[in-house]
Amino acid sequence: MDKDLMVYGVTYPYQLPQLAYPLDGLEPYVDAQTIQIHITKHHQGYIDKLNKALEPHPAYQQRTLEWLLMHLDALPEEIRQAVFDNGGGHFNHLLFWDSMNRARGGENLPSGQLMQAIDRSFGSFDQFKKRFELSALSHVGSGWTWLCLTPDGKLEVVTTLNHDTPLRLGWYPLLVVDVWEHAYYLKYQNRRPEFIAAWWNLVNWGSVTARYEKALATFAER
Ligand code: MN3
Repeated sequence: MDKDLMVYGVTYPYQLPQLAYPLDGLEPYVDAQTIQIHITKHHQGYIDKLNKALEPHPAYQQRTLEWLLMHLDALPEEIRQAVFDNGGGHFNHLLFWDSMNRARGGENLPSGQLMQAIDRSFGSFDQFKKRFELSALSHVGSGWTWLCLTPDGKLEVVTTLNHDTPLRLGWYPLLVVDVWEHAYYLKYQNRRPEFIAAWWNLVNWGSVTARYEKALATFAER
């Protein structure tokens, strides 16, 4: 890997992000109670455990979260699993909150350069959506479904297990949905397809486009 992929570039001590919407801002697609528990219990829990694991390791406190996740093999063995689980947990949730926007009415679609890239890579937006849903719905267990830009300029969909990230593939993550049951179980119970169908209404294509531009620039600099 000749260059680290920076999406947030955050370092120790890690903390919750400021959300662009209130806890009930994703209603009716995702309920306020789910968001509140998800942030204050699940996400905060990963942050606390990540900070605790790095506390006795000042050398790694200066490293960005992306660096840690891209160099797991270089980490001391006693913190490797904790960084994989909780660092991944923190990074993935940062992107998940950023991938959504306050619910609005009307059609929710990407535009401009990003839409053209989706058409080029998947044939059409509908084909992309089908591919993304198939990946999210056929995944067994906990995980995350991503849209990424690869170093050769192609958009790809991938689902990772537990808290794994596509950073390790050298892919720049643009959009992600959390398919752990805690992301939807209170409202949707076992009905993951209904959750995903509702979630499309929340996708913040503006933030995805901003990351896409950053990803293009990152790969162009190599
Ligand atoms: Mn989660």
